[in-house]
Amino acid sequence: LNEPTASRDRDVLLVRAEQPFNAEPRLPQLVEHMVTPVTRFFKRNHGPIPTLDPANYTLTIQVVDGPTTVWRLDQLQMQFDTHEVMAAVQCAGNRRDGLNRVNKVKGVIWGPGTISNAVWSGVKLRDVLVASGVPADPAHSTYQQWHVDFKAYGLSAEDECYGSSVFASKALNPHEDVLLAFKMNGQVLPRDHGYPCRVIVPGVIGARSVKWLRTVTVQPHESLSFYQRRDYKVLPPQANATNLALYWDTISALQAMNVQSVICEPTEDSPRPLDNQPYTIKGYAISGGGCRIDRVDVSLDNGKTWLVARLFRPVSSSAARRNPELNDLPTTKHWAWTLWACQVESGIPKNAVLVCRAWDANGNTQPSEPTWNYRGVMNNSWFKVDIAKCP
Ligand code: MTE
Ligand code: MO
Repeated sequence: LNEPTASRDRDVLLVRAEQPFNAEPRLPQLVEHMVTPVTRFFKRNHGPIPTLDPANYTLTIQVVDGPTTVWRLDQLQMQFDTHEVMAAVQCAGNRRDGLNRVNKVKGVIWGPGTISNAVWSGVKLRDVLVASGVPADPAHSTYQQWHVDFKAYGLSAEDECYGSSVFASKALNPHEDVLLAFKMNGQVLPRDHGYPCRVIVPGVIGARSVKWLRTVTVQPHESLSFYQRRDYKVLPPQANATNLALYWDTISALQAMNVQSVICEPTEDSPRPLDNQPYTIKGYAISGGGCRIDRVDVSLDNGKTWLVARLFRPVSSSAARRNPELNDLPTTKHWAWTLWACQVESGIPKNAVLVCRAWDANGNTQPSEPTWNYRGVMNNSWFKVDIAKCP
């Protein structure tokens, strides 16, 4: 196997595909820490892990109708201010298994563990783009209508290389905290997660946070990559393997995440909680675009009545990590996940069906039932644990 940590991971992660290597942590371990240890962080790959030599690494930045600049790693690290952001990365295919139970979907059949939360450090992509010739005037059309395209080193299964793009308005806004990250949880970025340099685009689906970054192009159109144009779209339910091309041009490439929450403890694979003992139900929640999680409701009776969970909402944006008082302002971005806990003093009844649903600051919540889509993305329907199924 050419994947660096594949063999060690087998004990810690549930391996969903060997080549390319795709693996996710078990739910109870996932929410043991606010900041996911690197060893438990999910791994999502569309190709083999490249081996890049930091001494020879270069990042090329191209501005259409403008200059091209080639940066060495040490230049990127030395010439720009360092910033730290706590941000969750969630794959749009998280909980694909739930849609696959409705009807067969196309993609790696992920459980609910393709989300993890880390402290990323690096430089703001905005600073590097401005130093590479992006017009400094925010009234320039670049800022409203253009896109920032990312291409990776290495091969990928469905295209020449992995690639994606985000809106220039996101990448160029310093408050959006889009980073060129060199470190994860204070350690040099592991090979599996993009060594020596990856993009972190907080608040949007993981697919846009391109690992092993090779080129960044500021251009008037979206990325032409398979992963932008063909994949990571919520196709309508009538789309299938034979007709899906009909929908590629009219359905948007996903950016911001939707509102999501999952119960991580108990699970249907772990021993049934004793019905007369106090028990703490635990899980994670997140929304898109840095929108705050305002509330997580937990039901013991399949959604008839609801309890309110206690929230653990960390300081995550670069501004708030410098000045934590900013974390409570409604303008502040919440890039990290919110962990939650719900203490049930009377114990969990034998035949309980647990449900959770999160509400974000925009008043959005999760649908009670999934709507099937062929690529199996963005499943945020009510997450349920049927206690009767526990061993
Ligand atoms: N970048 C490259 N170069 N190749 C990839 O396959 N996968 C993307 C993104 N960046 C990918 C990539 C997807 S779909 C996700 S969800 C995240 O990386 C996963 O990041 P992780 O493996 O660090 O958890
Ligand atoms: Mo993904």
